Amino acid sequence: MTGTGGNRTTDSGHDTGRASDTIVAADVIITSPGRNFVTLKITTAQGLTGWGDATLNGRELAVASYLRDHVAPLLIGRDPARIEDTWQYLYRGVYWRRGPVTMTSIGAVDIALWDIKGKTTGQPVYQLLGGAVRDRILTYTHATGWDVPQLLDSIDARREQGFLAVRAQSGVPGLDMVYGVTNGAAGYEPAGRGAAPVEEVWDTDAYLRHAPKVLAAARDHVGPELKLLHDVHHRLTPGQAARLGKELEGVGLFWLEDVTPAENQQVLRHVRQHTTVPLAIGEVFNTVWECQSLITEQLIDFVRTCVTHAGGISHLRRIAALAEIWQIALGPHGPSDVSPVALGASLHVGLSTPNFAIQEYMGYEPLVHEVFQHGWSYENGYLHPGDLPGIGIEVDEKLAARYPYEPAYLPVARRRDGSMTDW
Ligand code: CS2
Ligand code: MG
Repeated sequence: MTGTGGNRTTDSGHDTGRASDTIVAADVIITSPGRNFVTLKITTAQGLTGWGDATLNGRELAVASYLRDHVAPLLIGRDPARIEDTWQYLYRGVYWRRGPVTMTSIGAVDIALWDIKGKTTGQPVYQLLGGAVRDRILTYTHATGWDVPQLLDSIDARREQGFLAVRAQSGVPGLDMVYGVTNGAAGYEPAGRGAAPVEEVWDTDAYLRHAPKVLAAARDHVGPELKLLHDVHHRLTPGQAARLGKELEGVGLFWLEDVTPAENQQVLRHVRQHTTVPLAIGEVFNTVWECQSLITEQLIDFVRTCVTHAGGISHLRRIAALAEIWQIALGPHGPSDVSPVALGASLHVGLSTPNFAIQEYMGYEPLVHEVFQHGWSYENGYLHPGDLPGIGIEVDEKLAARYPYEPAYLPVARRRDGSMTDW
C-alpha cells in the first residue's frame, strides 16, 4: 500500500485538502536520562514527525527489536493517515498477537500516527477525538514512607504541591524492601540497574497485619476530603483480598488496586461478594479482550490500562467505550516508567473521554523533561494535554543520544520459605 503525492480532488475538481503523505522512516530511540525509555519516531515524506512511546519496563530491548526488526520495515510506504488500518494490519496481520511486547509496539505506532495526524491538521489530538468533555484531568501521585510518620510527611508534601488524590504505600515491619517504597531519599524507581533483578522477600501476613493500620492512620491524618489510593500489586489470594477490602471500607479509599494476580479474573467475583471497596485493575492488561469479563461482570470500578501497553490511543478508546457501557471509569497507569510521550497521549484521551476518571502521574526528573519537551501541564491537582498540534511532545534526539540504554530490571519477590511469588 503506498500513498501518492499531491492533493486529491473530487470529481467536481474540489480540492479535498487531503494531501496524502507517505511514511519514509520509522526509527527506535532508546534513551536513559535516569531510567530507560523507548521512543518510536515516524517520519513522513512531507517532513512530519510523529512520536510514540514504546517503553516496557525491564523488557525495553524486546520491544525495540519488535519495532526495528518486524514493524518498521512494514510501515515504510504506508499512508500515515490510515491509523486504524495500520492498527488492524499490525494486530490482525501478525497472527501471534496480544501480550505486552506486541501491544506496546502497536501502541507506539498508533500514538505516533495520531501525533502526525494532529500535525497534519494543526489540531491537538483531543480535538480529533471529538473535542474536550472536561476542562482538566484529575490526577493522583505517589506518597511513600518507610514508616507511618514518613508516609504522612510524604502525603503532606504532595498536598502542598496541590494534589487532591494521593496513593499511599508504606514499608512493612520485618521486610527490608517493599513495593512502592524507597528507603532512600530519591524518588521510588522500581527498576534496579544491573544484569539481573533484585530479589525481595515478601510476607503477605505481615503486610495484611500492617496495611489497614497505615491506611487508617493516613485517613485520620488527612481528613475525609483527600482521595486516598493504595496498590496491593497483585499479591493476595481472593480470600485475603476480600478480608483486606472489608477491613479498609472505613478508610474510604478512592480505589484499592491490583488485589490479586491478573491472570484469573473470575476470582474477583469472590472479592466483590465480600467488600464494596472500589477495585482498580488493568495496568498489566494489553487488549480490550483481556478486560472484557472484568468490565462486563462489573468486577472492577476502574480500569487501569495504559495507552502505551494497551495498543495506543485507538485501543484505549475502545476499552473506554466498553467500560462506559458498564459505568466503569478509566484511571490509566502513569508511573515513572510511562514516558512523557505516553502521558501526553493519555491526557488527550482523558480530555475527550467521558468516563475517564483520573490519571496517574508520578512526575519526572528534570533531565527527563529536557529530553522530552512536552506541552502538557500540571496545576493544582489537575493535568491538561495542552493545545499544540498532535500529542504536543518533541524529543531532543541529540540529548537523548547522550544517555544510552542501561540494563535494568524490575525486582522479583520470594516468600520467606524461598518460593517465588508475585512482585
Ligand atoms: C505500579 C507501577 O504505578 C503503579 O500502579 O503498579 O509502579 C508498576 O509497579 C511499574 O509501572 C512496573 O514497571
Ligand atoms: Mg499499580
